[in-house]
Amino acid sequence: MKKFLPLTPVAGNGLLDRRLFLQGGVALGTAQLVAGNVQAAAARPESMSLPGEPFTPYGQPAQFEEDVVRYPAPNRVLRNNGASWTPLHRLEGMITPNGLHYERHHNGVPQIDPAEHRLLVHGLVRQPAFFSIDNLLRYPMRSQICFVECGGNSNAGWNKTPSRAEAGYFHGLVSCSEWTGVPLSTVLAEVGIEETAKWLIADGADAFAMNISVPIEKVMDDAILALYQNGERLRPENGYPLRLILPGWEGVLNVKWLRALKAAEKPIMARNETARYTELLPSGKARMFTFTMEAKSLITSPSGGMVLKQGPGLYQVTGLAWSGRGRIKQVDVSADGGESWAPAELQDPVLPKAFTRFRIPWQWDGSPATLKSRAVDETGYVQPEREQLVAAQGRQGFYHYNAIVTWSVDEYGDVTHVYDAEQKQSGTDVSIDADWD
Ligand SMILES: Nc1nc2c(c(=O)[nH]1)N[C@H]1C(S)=C(S)[C@@H](COP(=O)(O)O)O[C@H]1N2
Ligand SMILES: [Mo]
Repeated sequence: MKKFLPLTPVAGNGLLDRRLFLQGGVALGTAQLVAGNVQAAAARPESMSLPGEPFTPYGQPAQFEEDVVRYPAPNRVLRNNGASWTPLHRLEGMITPNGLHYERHHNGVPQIDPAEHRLLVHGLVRQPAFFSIDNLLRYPMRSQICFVECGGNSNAGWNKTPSRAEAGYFHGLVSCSEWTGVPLSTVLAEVGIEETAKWLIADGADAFAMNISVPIEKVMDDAILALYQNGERLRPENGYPLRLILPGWEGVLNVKWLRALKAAEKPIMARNETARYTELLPSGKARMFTFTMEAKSLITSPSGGMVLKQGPGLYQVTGLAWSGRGRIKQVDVSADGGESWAPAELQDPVLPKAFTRFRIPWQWDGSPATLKSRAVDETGYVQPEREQLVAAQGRQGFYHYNAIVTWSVDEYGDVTHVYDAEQKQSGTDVSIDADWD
């Protein structure tokens, strides 16, 4: 006889052993029982009476999933400048479908013919060179599953009142894909980079003329000239036909529609590394070059706007954790507002600089509860509480908000975002309180 784990709580307010679901055979009691005639219940559905739809050249999501979409927030003045959020609360697993990858454009999506596109590599190199897309496609490639996260992700967290936006429309300026392309170090070896080159200045071919500086050590370590995203060529909005991928580093450095790389001794001091994407600290000084995205986690279900429809009983708490420094080591979950914590199950594969899916069973007793998740990465970095983050950074910041997210569940099963268990002020319903500029 198989011995089942007892439903004994491992932390306050009903959190159960993370291995409970792994053993199988857990009855959640959500199925509808067959009352009366089993024959009638087994009757053929309508779909079996006629042949189905024909083949299609490119598949689309089911028509019933048409509300699983990105949430667009264009700048009020310049409609081609803005962002759109990934609906993280509607997705499962660790990979973001290409059509739902978040977007951040400073001046729209350029339409680029790959046959015309060139990458110029110049500056402190022995032999400046142009690479066509066809040239690049002939190099040995490498794939890496990693997240890309905007430095401005989750920045509604700096607001005084908690955002009421759904989890993805608040934290979804992050997505995770398998990126495939040519290691940038390969191309640099070909042009012969000079010893004196300490930075690479990357240029985008969009009307914003994005340019930004990347330290050479990162370039040599794991930078990819990406041509493919989840197996297919890049989507136009994510940089077609060529973009830079710097695993674990702030989104803005991952230059899309990449047209030039210039090796230099010093950073170029472009707008997006001086006036923007810098942190104003409580001292009044600004911090530059915050490249690495620190560890973060988020419970995606249950999360803000959801309802625990089944009433009291067994639920699965699940979410995502990621760190720009490497692998996620542990995710702890609390159901009593941080009084007690239990480790969640980390779903394989747990990859460096990638989304890690976590899960833990929870026996909800029907009384108000406060859910939190806390990520720890392999460097030992622990995701901070909001209080700690605000104390360290002040509130005048705009970027790099990675505090623990708190979801409050009331006696009706309604889930809302709060800053702490006691605080129940009315929130704002926007994802962000400042215009993109
Ligand atoms: N050329 C170019 N590259 C760019 C941008 C841009 O506006 N132009 N936006 C940057 C910012 S701020 C982010 S967060 C990421 C967003 O990548 P995505 O739209 O593929 O999610 O691209 C970066 N690369
Ligand atoms: Mo960004």
